[in-house]
Amino acid sequence: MKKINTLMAATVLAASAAMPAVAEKWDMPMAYSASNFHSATGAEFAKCVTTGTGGDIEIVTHPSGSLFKGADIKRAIQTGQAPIGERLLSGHQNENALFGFDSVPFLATSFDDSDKLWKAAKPTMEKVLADQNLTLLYAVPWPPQGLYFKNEVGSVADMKGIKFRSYNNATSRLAELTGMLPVTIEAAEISQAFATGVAESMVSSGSTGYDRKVWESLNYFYEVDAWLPRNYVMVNSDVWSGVSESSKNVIRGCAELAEYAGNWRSKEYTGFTLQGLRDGGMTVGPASDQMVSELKEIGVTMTNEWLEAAGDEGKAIVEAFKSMQ
Ligand code: PCA
Repeated sequence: MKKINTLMAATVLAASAAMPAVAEKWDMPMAYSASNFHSATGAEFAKCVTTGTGGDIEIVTHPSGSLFKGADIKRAIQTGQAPIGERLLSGHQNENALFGFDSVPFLATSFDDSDKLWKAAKPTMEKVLADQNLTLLYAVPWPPQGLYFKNEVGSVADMKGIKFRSYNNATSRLAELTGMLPVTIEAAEISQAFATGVAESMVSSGSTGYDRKVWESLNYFYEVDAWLPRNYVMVNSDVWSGVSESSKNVIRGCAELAEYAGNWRSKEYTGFTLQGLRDGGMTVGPASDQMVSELKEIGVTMTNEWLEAAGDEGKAIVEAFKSMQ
């Protein structure tokens, strides 16, 4: 009898091992519009995973903050309301200053430097995210950040009292230090904010201005190249540990491809979207020497404030980055 039981158990085990994995559908919230290059990269990543796992894991993207608003995406994934998603990394600077490493003004102002800064920061970011039940899959920078205004601006004094749309702590602080009035608004909602006068300026990439057709309300874009913030894709760590080794390999491969393609797109979109702003009727060009030097002074203040807030780990990121120069 005992022998028969053992035999039966072995047969059941063998049968279950041969059974295909149950197909899973992963909803992937994203904060930016479907036409944005990060969203396009995410959609290709999703397709790559769905195809590569033979449909065992089907990823369905939800751009424009349609499933969860940008500010709620990380929490939704941490708590398992969604298994995977994309968010602006520096959007979490209010939780931990370390998340703001890529929004320190004038620390890394080119794609090459942004890449080095990411290499310097990635192990720390992976650790901070892992402590929050999140596994990092890939990250892609936005194009360099410049300043948008309704009217011509030649100096920091000209900015006083202007209503400024911010997207993280660093951008709010920049507004305070330039005498502007910050109001935090998700990219998905800025067209309306500018049209109704809730905001009349912002710091962002040409890409976001182009996506949101801001020429309908704003007239000037100054190429300041202040920093290149990053979006990242995260997966809930409990979900991740339940994924088979072969599907993990597929997902890692797709993530690497997405990071490469996203970087390439970001670079291509820099010139393309600035031209798009011009075609929309905006004046696009470098900021005046006076404005640049005044912003750099503010950058020194913000760098010191960030180093103070981010402690030893923050300092180590900056030192590792500088040693790559
Ligand atoms: N676009 C995003 C973040 C940085 C950028 O270029 C935004 O404006 O919200």
